[in-house]
Amino acid sequence: MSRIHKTTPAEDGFFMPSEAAPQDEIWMAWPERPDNWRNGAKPAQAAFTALAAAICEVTPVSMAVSAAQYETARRSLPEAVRVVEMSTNDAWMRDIGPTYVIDGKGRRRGIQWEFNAWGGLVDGLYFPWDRDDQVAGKICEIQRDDSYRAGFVLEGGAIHSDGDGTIYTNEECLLHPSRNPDLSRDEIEARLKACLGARKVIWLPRGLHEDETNGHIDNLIHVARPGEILLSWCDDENDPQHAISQEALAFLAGQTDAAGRALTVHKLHIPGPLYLSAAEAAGIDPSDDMSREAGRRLAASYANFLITNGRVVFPLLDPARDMEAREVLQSVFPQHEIVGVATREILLGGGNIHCVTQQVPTA
Ligand code: KQY
Repeated sequence: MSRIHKTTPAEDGFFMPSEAAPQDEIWMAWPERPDNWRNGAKPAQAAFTALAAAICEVTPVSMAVSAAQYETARRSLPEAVRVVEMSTNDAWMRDIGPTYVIDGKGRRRGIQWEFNAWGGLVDGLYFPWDRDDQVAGKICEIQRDDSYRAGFVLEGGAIHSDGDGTIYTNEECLLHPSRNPDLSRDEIEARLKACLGARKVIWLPRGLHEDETNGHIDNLIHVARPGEILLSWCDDENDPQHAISQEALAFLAGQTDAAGRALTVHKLHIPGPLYLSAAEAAGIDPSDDMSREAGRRLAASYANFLITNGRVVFPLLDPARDMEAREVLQSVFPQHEIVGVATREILLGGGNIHCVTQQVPTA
């Protein structure tokens, strides 16, 4: 059995590596619930399959699947994908999987955050969430990795690491009363540093417009490398995203990272704006807590991509903007292969490629 340590990762010399560091595995979970994925989740399953296929060419993929969907998933997914029966409440592996830390000397451990479906009984997106909350521990067991229990609520999509001592997050999400109402900002920051082996936490103000996770950072920015950030951008002054992006740019311009670097910001224009169509809305079962009415603005962003072993896998969302996004990504990652995957069906569920993947870094 893998061991749960009572110390903190920082005390033990562990830190969260950059997403660009070598990876042994990408974990995903198979979409199924009909109140989030339209038409019995069939279109979403096709998108997850295409995504897994794009990733498994460079990094092994494991897919957590319910017993009921095991046969379907096994038949749909490429043979190279490992299909593992595991109960979940939905399919957001970034948020329910372990966040991994390494010590740079050949050891790797997972962090099990507490998960409350992005807001628990205050403004969470579904109930129950108990199966999701168990996923990080189960993955650490399967990977035979030791772990830590963080003891506070956090989702993997609420943090980015530059691998060099800096964590990026935002106030809208981590200070939201639905996460850790008894912890102050300073206490949360101290816990982030202790869990992620970081020296500095950069708190942006807000997340992407209409993001139902209370504004996860992984939908607004991505960290290309220490000191270099990709920021979701919007030129249209009449779009609410414009003010959010301007605010973030001005904020980042005044920051230095843990190593004292000024930050270079690359603008990545958002797709659309994109909206949920009437036909799409009609295919989604009613939910008490997730708003899926026709005409709703989708929280669409190209920053929600995955860096995996020399490849950047990014969402194709809008023919008018996809090529521009690819060019920006190629200029920021000149040594990486840029691969697009059509992910509107993942976007309809409230997130994108980064949200549905979680990396296991090489120890
Ligand atoms: O942004 C993420 N990391 C997850 C999105 C969850 C949406 C739930 N409907």
